[in-house]
Amino acid sequence: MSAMKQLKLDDIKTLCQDVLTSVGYGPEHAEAITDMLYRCQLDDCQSHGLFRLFMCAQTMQVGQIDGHVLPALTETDNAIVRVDAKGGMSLLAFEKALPALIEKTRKHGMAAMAINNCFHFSALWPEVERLSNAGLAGLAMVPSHAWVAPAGGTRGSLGTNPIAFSWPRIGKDPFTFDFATSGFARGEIELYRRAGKPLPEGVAIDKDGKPTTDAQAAMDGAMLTFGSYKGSALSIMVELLAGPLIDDLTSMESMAFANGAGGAPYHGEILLAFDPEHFSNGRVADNDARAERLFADIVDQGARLPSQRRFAARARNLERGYVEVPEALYEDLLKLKA
Ligand code: NDP
Ligand code: PYC
Repeated sequence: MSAMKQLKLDDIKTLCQDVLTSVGYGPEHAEAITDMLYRCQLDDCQSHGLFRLFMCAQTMQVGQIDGHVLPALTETDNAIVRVDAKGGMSLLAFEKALPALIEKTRKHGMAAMAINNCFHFSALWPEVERLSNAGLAGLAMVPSHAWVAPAGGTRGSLGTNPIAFSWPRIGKDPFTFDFATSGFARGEIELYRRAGKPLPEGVAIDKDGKPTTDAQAAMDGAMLTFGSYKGSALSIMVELLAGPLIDDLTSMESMAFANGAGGAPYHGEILLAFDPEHFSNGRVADNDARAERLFADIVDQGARLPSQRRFAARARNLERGYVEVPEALYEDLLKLKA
């Protein structure tokens, strides 16, 4: 068990701001990235919390990202919100386009946001939860890099391709899930490699196509999707909806764009939002109660809802005023500051 450091909540933000500005992100990007990393670390999401500062720094070092560019929103008269990140990180583009997505969803019943030309490193649940906090159901998807073999295949064609969904619950935390369509997220494999721990069986193959539990061999070979051909098909769906549909790159194209350089993948993102007021035939409260009966039946049998761990971690960390991060990780993060 590695030694843990207690980091005060305000110090998470200061650390992020200091690292991000010292490596070259402008104030607007640093703020949007800090907000995402803070939310993830507060909820003990280790693979996409402070750990991702390394990817943010590396993305800047590689030299393809613009740390200062401001995203541009395109005015449309339909239910699609288009925002061009113009080669910056995705998060500021999301912030800029979110009010329009909420407004269009309330007007039309459903709407979509397409983010184009962005570098992307982050978890998706904070974004779909922003929608459910506004009373909407939300769905988000992104490709990444072609690290993942399709079911039956031997080499990476697909990204780790997360899908996140959030459902608003009246007077309660939303029902949210967010996971990669690969058995493990790439960030999780990197954490196993850092810790020198073997992966579980069934997560990856080596470069010769043989099953491996070695994290480095997995990174040199290919990861596998969850659920065999089912996860593989969902992953292909993510490629299509968040790639060619919105005129942006697939994971294979994103990997070719990077041309071996590290850092965050470059591609697009799609978010869909649904307004229960439009779909529920005037029975929002009744239908909310029916959804609650489903949740109750799940929890009553001893199962847990996705995000319950996260909400419990958030409540605990807010109450005690600090998070715990591995001491070694913290020391390495300090080195990122100039
Ligand atoms: P996990 O496999 O850890 O699964 C996470 C989801 O499943 C959470 O909603 C979690 O809830 C829920 N969950 C976990 N265990 C249970 C259980 N026993 N019962 C019910 N629900 C459960 O996630 P991944 O490692 O696949 O992904 C981690 C993050 O990586 C995601 O946020 C994803 O967006 C991000 N990612 C980002 C990519 C990108 O390109 N930007 C690419 C790939 C991943 P809880 O949190 O409460 O445990
Ligand atoms: O964990 O798979 C991942 C990932 C890819 C890009 C950002 N996170």
